[in-house]
Amino acid sequence: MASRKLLTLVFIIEQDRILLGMKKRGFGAGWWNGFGGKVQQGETIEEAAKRELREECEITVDSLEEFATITFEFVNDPPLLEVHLFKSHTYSGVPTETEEMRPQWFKHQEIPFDTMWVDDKIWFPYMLAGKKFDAYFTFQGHHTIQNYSITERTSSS
Ligand code: 8OG
Repeated sequence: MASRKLLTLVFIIEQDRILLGMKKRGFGAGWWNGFGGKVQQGETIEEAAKRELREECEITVDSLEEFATITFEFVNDPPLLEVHLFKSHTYSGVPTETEEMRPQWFKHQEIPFDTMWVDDKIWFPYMLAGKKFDAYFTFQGHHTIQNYSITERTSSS
């Protein structure tokens, strides 16, 4: 079986706006995204999600709701990335620019999809509608989606 890398992605979502960060370096640099990164040895996925949020924009959350997983396959470029998505409506602290991210609020209707990973415009509507889902995207390079699937979670799953 192909090896997988576990990653986290956190969104602070208020009624009419969402907090994104401009990624200043590394994978996905130059694109707006939620806050997250690799799960380290000895921490749970949720602990990693909280740590990355704190490190990347200096805010903390008491609890996070896991609402989706997205697996990314890059053709001829393993490993698979298994990204666990979390959200919170509340947080403590002031979103602050760090070496990695420049945070900014966006109205739900003004999300800058042209400056984001191309898959985001496909699954953000699920997230903003409060749906839970599991998705799989196969990428050819970093800009082209070869195919994908999204399965909404039923209330019993
Ligand atoms: O540690 P690092 O900065 O490499 O983590 C990458 C982050 O980017 C992590 O939070 C997962 C996230 N990410 C991907 N692919 C995609 C994608 O297609 N869309 C979005 N929104 N985030 C992604 O790795």
